[in-house]
Order: sequence, then C-alpha cells, then structure tokens
Amino acid sequence: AQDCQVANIPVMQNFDKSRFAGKWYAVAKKDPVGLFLLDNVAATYVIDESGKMTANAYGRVIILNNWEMCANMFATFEDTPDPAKFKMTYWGAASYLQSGNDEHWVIDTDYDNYAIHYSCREVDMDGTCLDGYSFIFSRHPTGLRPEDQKIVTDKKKEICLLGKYRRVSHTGFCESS
Ligand code: AZE
Repeated sequence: AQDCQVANIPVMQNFDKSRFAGKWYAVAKKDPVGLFLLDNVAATYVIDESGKMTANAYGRVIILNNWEMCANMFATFEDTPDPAKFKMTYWGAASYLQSGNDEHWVIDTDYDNYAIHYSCREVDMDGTCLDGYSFIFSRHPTGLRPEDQKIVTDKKKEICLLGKYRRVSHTGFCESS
C-alpha cells in the first residue's frame, strides 16, 4: 500500500463518525495549490439525529493580496460506500471566501487524540495525487501526544506525504470567531 496510488490509499477501517464528532485542532497541514487556510485552523464536526455529518471550520487566511482575516467555513458531507470517505461540499460565511467540492477521507484516528485527514483534488494520469491537502488533527490545542507521533509519521509515509507538512500554529487569532 505504498505505491502512492490514490485508489490504494488505506483509510480508517470501520470509521465511526459519531465518535469523530466534536472539535479538532489542526497541528500540521499539507497545502494544496492556491489559496488555503494559513494557521489557527480548527474544525468541529456534528452528526445529526439522522446520521448526517456537517462541520464548521475556521482558520486565518489572507485574501485580496493583503487582507488578513479568519475564514469561517461550513461543510456538508455525503456518505459513500466506504465509511471513512466522504464527499464534502464547503463554503464560506462570506461570499469572497472559497467554496467547492472536495474529498474528505479519514486515514486514521483514535477518536480521542489524533486524526489524519486527506483530500486529493486532482489525480494524475499515473494514478498518484497531483494536487491535494491534508490535515493532522489533535483533540488537544497543544499538539500531538508523544505516543501518537510515531503512528502519525508512519501514516504520513503510507499516504506519500512524509516531509510535506508544515506546523499549524495556534496564536488565538481566530479565537473570537
Ligand atoms: C476542513 C474541515 C472540515 C470543514 C472544512 C474544511 C476545509 C476548509 C477549506 C477552507 C478554505 C478556505 C479558503 C478561504 C479563502 C477540511 C478543514 C470546510 C479548504 C482558502
């Protein structure tokens, strides 16, 4: 499972979205091409009584060359035959923020401490990912527990993104949003 083919990327087995619900802090990210969330990124997932997952997320962005703000984002998720793979439709609270449709895969999680998110936006002719993004999430704003770091490193390797992440700082910039 290390041929870097998007179709062969292993995802979380028996993913349980109700255990995934709640707030996650991004501690590291791999950026896609173009505009993206810079730092102070967190996401809160909600599962309603019918089992449908939605989320809101925030993060610092710079738009229109030099305007720094917190992007307040919303998402709905469509289930797929694989319980760890969702089709995400997302949009911003303001119209000048980004909107679109992305894959939302959960590669691995223990639900209580860490989660590895993955989204390939464009699959190359050879089946590898040409453009995508990924977040390492923690339940703790302070980062990953030392005991989870090796698991996360091993998974980054499995999804062919080892060495491609940057740390996501939390400075309180988006705390009021
Ligand atoms: C994600 C967590 C689940 C909800 C959402 C997420 C993604 C958000 C973006 C936002 C980009 C905004 C930009 C604004 C100028 C995966 C973090 C919505 C991709 C670039």
